[in-house]
Amino acid sequence: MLAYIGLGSNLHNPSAQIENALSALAGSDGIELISVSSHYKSKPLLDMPGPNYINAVCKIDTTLTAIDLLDICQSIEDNQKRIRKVKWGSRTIDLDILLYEQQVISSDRLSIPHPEMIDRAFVMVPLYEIDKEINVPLLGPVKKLIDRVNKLDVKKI
Ligand code: PH2
Ligand code: MG
Ligand code: MG
Repeated sequence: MLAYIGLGSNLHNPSAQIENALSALAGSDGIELISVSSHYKSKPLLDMPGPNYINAVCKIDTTLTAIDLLDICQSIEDNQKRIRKVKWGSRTIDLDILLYEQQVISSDRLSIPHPEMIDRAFVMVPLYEIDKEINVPLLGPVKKLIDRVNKLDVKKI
């Protein structure tokens, strides 16, 4: 199954946190890392206090179900000492499953496509960088959706 994961960090050397999470994903059973975007810098959403973020998106091929993939992502977050306190608060690492094949999933633990992805330049710009031909279920082709975000919100580094 093809899936796309968004990675974000704004604490404790964000770029290293992202690289560490990518290595952990690549080293997980049932996950093959296919491609990774550049790193992008952006301000916290809604002018939340805290350092700037680094974000990236990766594409994987996986034999895991979406929920098993979520378990892996959360264990990587735990290993990197993510503390869940404030919604949208600063974090060492955040791994969000953006897309899982063309599935639409809406459960307590998982919403795919990621509900806010299409409004976030720090997701859509790296996603578009690695794959210009994909479709977001219910919402349409990335090629069209990319025009909704302000590309000036992110800076490629
Ligand atoms: N993630 C959030 C909240 N705000 N801002 C940026 N720039 N990048 C993020 O990844 C991010 C955010 C919650 O997941
Ligand atoms: Mg998350
Ligand atoms: Mg997130």
